[in-house]
Amino acid sequence: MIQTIDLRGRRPTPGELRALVHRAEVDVSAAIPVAAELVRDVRERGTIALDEQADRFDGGRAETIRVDPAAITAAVARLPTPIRAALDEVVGRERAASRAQVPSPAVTTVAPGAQITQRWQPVDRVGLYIPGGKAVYPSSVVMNVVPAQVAGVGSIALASPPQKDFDHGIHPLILGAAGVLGVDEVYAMGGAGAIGALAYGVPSLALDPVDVVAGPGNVYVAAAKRVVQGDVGIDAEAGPSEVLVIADGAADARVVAADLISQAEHDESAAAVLVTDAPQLADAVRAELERQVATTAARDRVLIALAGPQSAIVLVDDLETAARVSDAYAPEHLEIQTADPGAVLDRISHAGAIFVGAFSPVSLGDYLAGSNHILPTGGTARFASGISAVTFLRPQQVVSYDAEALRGVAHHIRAMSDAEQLPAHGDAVDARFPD
Ligand code: HSO
Ligand code: ZN
Repeated sequence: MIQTIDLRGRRPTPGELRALVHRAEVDVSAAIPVAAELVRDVRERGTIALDEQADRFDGGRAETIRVDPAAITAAVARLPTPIRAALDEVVGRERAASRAQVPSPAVTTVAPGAQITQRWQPVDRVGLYIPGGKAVYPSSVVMNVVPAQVAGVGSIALASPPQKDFDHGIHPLILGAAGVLGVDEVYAMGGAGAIGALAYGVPSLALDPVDVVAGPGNVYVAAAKRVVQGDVGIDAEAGPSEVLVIADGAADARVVAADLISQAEHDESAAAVLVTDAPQLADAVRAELERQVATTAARDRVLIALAGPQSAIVLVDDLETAARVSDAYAPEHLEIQTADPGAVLDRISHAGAIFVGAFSPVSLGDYLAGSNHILPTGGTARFASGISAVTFLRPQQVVSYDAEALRGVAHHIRAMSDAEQLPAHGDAVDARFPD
């Protein structure tokens, strides 16, 4: 059911490695014209456009787009006890780990009396998107909101599509999670139009424009984020879920197969990849996949995901090559299940998040580890990272020179400003030293 790619006895080039495992085709560029039109419509016609789009894409409009804060409080009260307990636990861990992401200001004295301070400023207001549709992810509310709060963002608006099954309101678990986090500005709106509403504001809803739009969504949401980018900041694009497991003969095939299935469960185009130097483990995992898929709840979806060109078992000669395969792929999630996982970790550079050892499964990270689960997919982990406090911060330099420090470099500034034929630059410095 899952393809095997045998690299044994071969030394693949970096180019070959990058093309090794296909990725699911998600053509964000192709969705841009449609998304741009939906964004424009919301910008021009506000709630009328949002209501029409909800009828078209969500199967009906919300009674009121801005959720009554009393409904959020009520959703918190109705959260099932085990969910409330899990949310409280993850929020605490997420806050602690996110705090470590906020860099401290750094002062560099470049010469006597001459200081450059690097400080990190939060943006004023963010718009966070929580997808609806097939899956309901209250966990994603935590992963979006906590880093923004920890970064010091003062104003947070949350958007999520109206759900047919819940009287065209937001899913109660999503509302409840928002309430637990103290977010009281929530809008029942989805898709590209919602991204436009957050980016440009909707006066009739008293929805003010935000500075950063973040959060996962479908291809139209991703396209809309590209459309509004430039006017606002955005986070990385989140595509179908991916897991790559590096395992050796010491790994437990039952556990490896369970982890592959856990991410394949998200979507038909989710990717599950095993890279191993142990052919007997590959055989055992294949057998375990057959056995476990038969009884898993999302059997049909998992089967399609595992049989797709985006999933594979890759056989390699050694773990060094396994690490090269993984780095070339740059998975959203990397699991290392080997006898000496630290040695493999040292060889890894590109991954959204890394799970070390048999007792750090991806599903721990999805719900409770304290790490973030909104991560770069599609190989973008080569240059992007997941949502973190830094997503909502900007590094800013503060320059502070005293008179002697400036006097000491005045002649250099004069030389440069004359060379660039911008003598007023040099004059501005000289004006401080009339003597
Ligand atoms: N694995 C997903 C996140 C998630 N899993 C939410 C369960 N709920 C990100 O790729
Ligand atoms: Zn997941």
